[in-house]
Amino acid sequence: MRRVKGLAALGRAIAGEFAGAARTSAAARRGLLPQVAAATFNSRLPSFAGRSSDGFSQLTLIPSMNHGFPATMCFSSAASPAKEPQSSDKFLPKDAVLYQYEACPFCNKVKAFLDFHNVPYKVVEVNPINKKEIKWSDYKKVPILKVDGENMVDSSVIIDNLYQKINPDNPALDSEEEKKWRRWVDNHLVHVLSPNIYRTASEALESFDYITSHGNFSFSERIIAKYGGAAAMYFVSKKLKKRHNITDERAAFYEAVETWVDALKGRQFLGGSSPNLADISVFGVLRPIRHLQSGRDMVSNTRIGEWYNRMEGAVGESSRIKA
Ligand SMILES: N[C@@H](CCC(=O)N[C@@H](CS)C(=O)NCC(=O)O)C(=O)O
Repeated sequence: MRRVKGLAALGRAIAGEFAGAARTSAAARRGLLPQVAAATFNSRLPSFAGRSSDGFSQLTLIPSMNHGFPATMCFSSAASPAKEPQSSDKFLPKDAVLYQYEACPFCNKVKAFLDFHNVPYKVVEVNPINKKEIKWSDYKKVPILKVDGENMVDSSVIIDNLYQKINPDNPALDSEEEKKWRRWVDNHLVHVLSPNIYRTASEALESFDYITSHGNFSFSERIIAKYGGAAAMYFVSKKLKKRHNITDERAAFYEAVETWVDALKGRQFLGGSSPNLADISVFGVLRPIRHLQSGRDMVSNTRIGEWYNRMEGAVGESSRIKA
């Protein structure tokens, strides 16, 4: 156990190192950028924070195993190259800044929403160890979105707020069905993803290989980080399986994905002919892992491919702009 904790500390360092390198990496330009970040749980949201759908909080690579989601599990695809600002039809903030971990599924939900609505945003990559980029904030998780001076926290609250800004004449939010599946993403889907990313030694290595080749490491740091981080997360993923009563992580993953496809009931999207907030949430958390082994397996072994491709088309290119 002591050895695992040592590796965890190493992983924590890794997380901090690579977090800042994401924006400029070649991987980001190619459209795939898995990253690691780290989180522990158990802390409460400050009252400032607004509602939280899950109670996750605080960084560490080895999470306390009571509840929550380790950001270490976060993998991200920085979807596409930065593009010129494009206006959303009804909402064009002068300045939107997303404080994030590139790999965080909650951050990726928000990005999928912004991309879908062509809302231009800048990204500030937060160092998960010292979080110096969000020192100014009482809320210590990501995502935090600053829109023209207004701070928004918690991915679902952010999306609700943005939705209202984009649809000022139709503030009625999601249908019961949409709400149900948005909750399912936060309460179930993200927890199934985590043990899959580090399921086997080779998958853990695949993940960390990618992370470390695009982070800001010296040669020796990279080697240590790659093997140490992969080993640590391999062990953590086994604990997460137990915590969430998962016996076969791939089977659980496929089952979740099939459950989602069933929910579509033959519709193009849950929202019908265009994606609703549940479609965007599911897509947002899946996008980071799509090109890892687990994502490739997902497409080969479930019926999600057609919906996923439709979503890629609908969400389109990233509306992220250079900071
Ligand atoms: N309910 C929040 C959860 C956010 C969350 O747990 N974010 C993780 C990163 S994936 C985090 O910031 N953890 C705290 C930390 O890293 O210290 C949301 O939906 O935004």
